[in-house]
Amino acid sequence: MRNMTRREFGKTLAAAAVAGAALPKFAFGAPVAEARAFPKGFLWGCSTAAYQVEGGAQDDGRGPSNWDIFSHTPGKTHNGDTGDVADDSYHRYKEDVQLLRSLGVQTYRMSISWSRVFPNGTGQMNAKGMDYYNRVVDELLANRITPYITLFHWDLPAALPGGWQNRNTALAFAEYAGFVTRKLGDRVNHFMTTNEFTCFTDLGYRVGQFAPGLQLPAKEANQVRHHGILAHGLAVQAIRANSPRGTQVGLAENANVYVPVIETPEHIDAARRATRMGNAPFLTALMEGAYMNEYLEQEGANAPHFAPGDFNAIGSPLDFVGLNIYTPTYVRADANSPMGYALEPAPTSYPHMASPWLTIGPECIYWGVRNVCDVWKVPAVYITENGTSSDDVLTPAGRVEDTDRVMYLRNHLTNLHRAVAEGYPLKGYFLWSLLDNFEWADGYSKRFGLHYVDFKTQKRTPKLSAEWYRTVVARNMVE
Ligand code: PNW
Repeated sequence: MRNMTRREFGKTLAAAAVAGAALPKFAFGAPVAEARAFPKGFLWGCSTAAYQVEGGAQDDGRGPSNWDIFSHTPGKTHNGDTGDVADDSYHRYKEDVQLLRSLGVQTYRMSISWSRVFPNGTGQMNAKGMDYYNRVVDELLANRITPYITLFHWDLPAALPGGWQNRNTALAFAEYAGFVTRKLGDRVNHFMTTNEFTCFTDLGYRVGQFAPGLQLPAKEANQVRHHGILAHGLAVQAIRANSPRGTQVGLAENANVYVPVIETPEHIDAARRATRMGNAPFLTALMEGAYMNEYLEQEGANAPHFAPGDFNAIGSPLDFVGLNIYTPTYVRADANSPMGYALEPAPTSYPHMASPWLTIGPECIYWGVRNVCDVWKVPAVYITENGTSSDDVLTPAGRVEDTDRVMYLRNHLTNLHRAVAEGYPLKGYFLWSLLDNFEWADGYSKRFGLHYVDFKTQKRTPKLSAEWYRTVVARNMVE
């Protein structure tokens, strides 16, 4: 037989299919029943954060946060966008709970605005602010959706002097965390302390891209990092001291995810080394109850100062680790480097989603789980965020055909299933995000939601990806 072009070959196949001709009974492509089923009891959910969705910035006695100040400073956010109104979830939370319900998810990860509860960060409590969260939690439970609460997702009370530069902020955080667990602990069983150390420390105080927009020298910026992890540790202790037995405590961390360039033992080993060193200021310090010597040596005179006893708190055992996973970093073994590995720079042609930082590498969600479990033997892992921005367009017919988001999610969940199949202790997955919202310095220019939000009318429209996710949740399986 002469060689056929690919096009001709396709035509032949199509003709055979129409005629029902000579294809084997179990043809290629026939589904293998439940090949990608997740375990019974696996939890599906969505994530949001207070400042990104609530709005109601001045309602009922809420105090200003660093993000109110930052977003109202000219030139800091895209188009001067602020979270003053955002998705107006402060008033529309019942509608948002119905969105969750129609997706069929079992869980919802949300955060609490510290300055809604303590307008000055410490001292006088604002009962009306706390009451909002009581109502949201009750509404979720009435709809059989389990709340997972993040205590700090970047909106720091502006009244706290020096922000995260001040060690006292870590103490204030623990007080606030203890207070909230006393109020919600009868109904909420899962708390996360902080979200993404690197974003609220380095991006805020070293790079200046996030609130408060500072560009401090290394020594001071490293001290900010230390106050961040100290806040986490003290809060773990405060939550445990103020909640009923059985309350699960963890955090949500965007640890750098190292993917071996080729899946061979030497590169896999390189990925593990990179996981420790590349997360040394944050997750490694929590998991090991100490800074790695290599980190302290690397920072030299700029290394953070810490008090004796800090690491008793920082190294507090956790019930789970939450991982926010979006992108990979490729790594290879390198016998010539002191740590035994080298990072692969991305070629300029490397593809990304609508946000330029969101490079595509769906195997990162597998390696993120695997590296953390292999290196530190954690008891339980959740994916606390995963998702993508997309240039969504609402058609006149009222549809959003976000096939690129579906592509991104399908590939990530397929890779996540591999981690489950290999027995890693993965308990659940929270998709970022339930609805389009205030995307920090990108304002409203980047959409991450399963629901399209018209920010003029606040109308929510489910996208194709919402329909797709509903199917995944209903089948407990990724196709
Ligand atoms: C996370 N980066 O932030 C946050 O937890 C969310 O609040 C946010 O909306 C979401 O991811 C999407 O951005 C990140 O530049 C922001 O690598 C930036 C980066 C990573 C995570």
